[in-house]
Amino acid sequence: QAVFQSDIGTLLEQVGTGKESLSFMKRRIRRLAAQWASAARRLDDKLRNHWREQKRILVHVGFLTEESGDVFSPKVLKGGPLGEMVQWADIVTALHVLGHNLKISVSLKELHGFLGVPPGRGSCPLTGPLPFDLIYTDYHGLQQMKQHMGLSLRKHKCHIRVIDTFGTEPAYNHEEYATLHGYRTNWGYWNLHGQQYMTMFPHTPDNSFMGFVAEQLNETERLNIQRNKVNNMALVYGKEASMWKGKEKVLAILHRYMEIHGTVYYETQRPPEVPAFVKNHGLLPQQELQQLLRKAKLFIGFGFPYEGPAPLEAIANGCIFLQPKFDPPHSSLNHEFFRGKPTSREVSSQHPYAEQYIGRPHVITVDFNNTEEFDETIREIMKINVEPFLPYEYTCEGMLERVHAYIQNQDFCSPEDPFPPVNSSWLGTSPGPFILLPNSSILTWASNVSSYTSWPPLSALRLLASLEGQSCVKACQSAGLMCEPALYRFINIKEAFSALDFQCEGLESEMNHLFPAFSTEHAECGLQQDPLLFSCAGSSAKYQRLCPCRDYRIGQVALCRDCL
Ligand code: U2F
Repeated sequence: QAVFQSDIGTLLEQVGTGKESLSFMKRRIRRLAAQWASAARRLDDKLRNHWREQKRILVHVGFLTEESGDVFSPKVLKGGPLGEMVQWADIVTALHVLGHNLKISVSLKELHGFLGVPPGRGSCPLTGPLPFDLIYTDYHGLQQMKQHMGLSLRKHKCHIRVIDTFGTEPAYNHEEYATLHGYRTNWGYWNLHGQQYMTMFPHTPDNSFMGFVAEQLNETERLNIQRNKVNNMALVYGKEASMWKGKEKVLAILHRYMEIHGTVYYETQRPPEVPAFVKNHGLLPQQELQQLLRKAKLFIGFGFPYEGPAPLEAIANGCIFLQPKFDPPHSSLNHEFFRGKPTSREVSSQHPYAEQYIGRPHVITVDFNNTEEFDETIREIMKINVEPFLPYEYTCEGMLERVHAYIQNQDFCSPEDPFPPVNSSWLGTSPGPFILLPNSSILTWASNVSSYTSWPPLSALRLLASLEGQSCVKACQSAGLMCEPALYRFINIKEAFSALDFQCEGLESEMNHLFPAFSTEHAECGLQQDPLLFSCAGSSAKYQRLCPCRDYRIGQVALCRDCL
């Protein structure tokens, strides 16, 4: 049985020393300890009757190992990426607070030790049973485990979770499919279950959303913030000088109305990209940045970094986040930063999560090239007042709840029947063209088959057809639902087509990441042959896709209403 623990002493010891990245993580863990502890108490109350199994968990942070080159640690104090460190600090804290038996490794030596591989025999396969129920790692760590566990990785891979900032779509993950259809990337094609990849934001339902946390304010802090906000103070999002390049025009307009602050790293003198009228504080420790965010009215992004934690921190501290819209959207097809990443996801602004899940008045997304619109937006911002806001899924309690739900329910090890048999009695009882409601035949059928337990439960399933050229991500979203890849196996049946009033002239089964789908031109119905390719992402003008949608909790999109 896992018991919540709020003391972080042993965790801090486990994180270790000797690298700036580890010190950054430890400072963060210490700073947020009280928030985690009170969140644990609230979740414990909420889950009162749940028995939680204590798991043996290994966390191997591959990108911090010397063997992977560890390019991040030396940049911690120089404006380099910190988002990954923020997330790993929060992951280990969540696992620790949930009361699991945790081991942390940031070197190959530690990895060997924990896995029981004898020293000096690094490339020998692990022969015995895996001493862990779960292994959280990243792409670098996965590669290291492949090299050092050899063949046995295949045997144990259902226990692995890959922390993957920007996400991996099924077409890129499937080795044979990726090779045949041009989806191979340097990150690999590991044939994992799509939901074994865990992302920083809920980018795609094909992956699990791991996330991180931002500080939550208490009532007194909220009041103080409102009292101390400086209406004409703007803080620029960008701790590296290169992020300010070419922004003279925007800065000049902004400067007409507001006092501009920055936290740009510099060595001896002001970087030339940062104009003299900007008050640059230099890179700040997280805590001091929070203080600055509490005073600023506006937090403004210039387009890079993409999808980082800082905008959530700003919004949580009562700032308005103003960011550029990307038209056309940035993706691996048209932008250097995303090129070679295992996803075709289209990034519609600097921070699509802020744009789509939070929105106005906290988040304003405009075309920065349209100077009139930009000018008008700044004037509008000067007039409005916003309250601090933090989505539940980014609070400590929200993250604990989600990670708890994954640990207790996600199972990629037990063999599941990818194609459950169909009771044809519901054939011809189609309830309507788009959505099968809970009391409709498909669900009666499915929930009667008691041997098919699933998580999310079948009661959450809503079957829907996408429009031509629309992905299942979008199709479900436009019905106020989320696409749920774990439920594809229940709708990958010919009966689902007739339930949606598609008349199949022909029926084929194929490896195609868009299937199950209906080809409008030939009235052909296509079933998915390989469950690893079930994918919410992806669209084609040729197909109307069949989509398994589900409901979700407000503020916790990763979980359906009955998922806890
Ligand atoms: C993202 O990485 P970044 O580290 O560039 O993301 P940011 O949003 O800028 O900030 C990360 C943290 O840095 C902290 C701040 C955030 O929690 O509190 N910080 C600080 O301590 N002092 C300062 O003066 C300014 C910020 C993303 F997270 C990565 O996954 C991507 O690789 C990267 C590139 O897109 O962007």
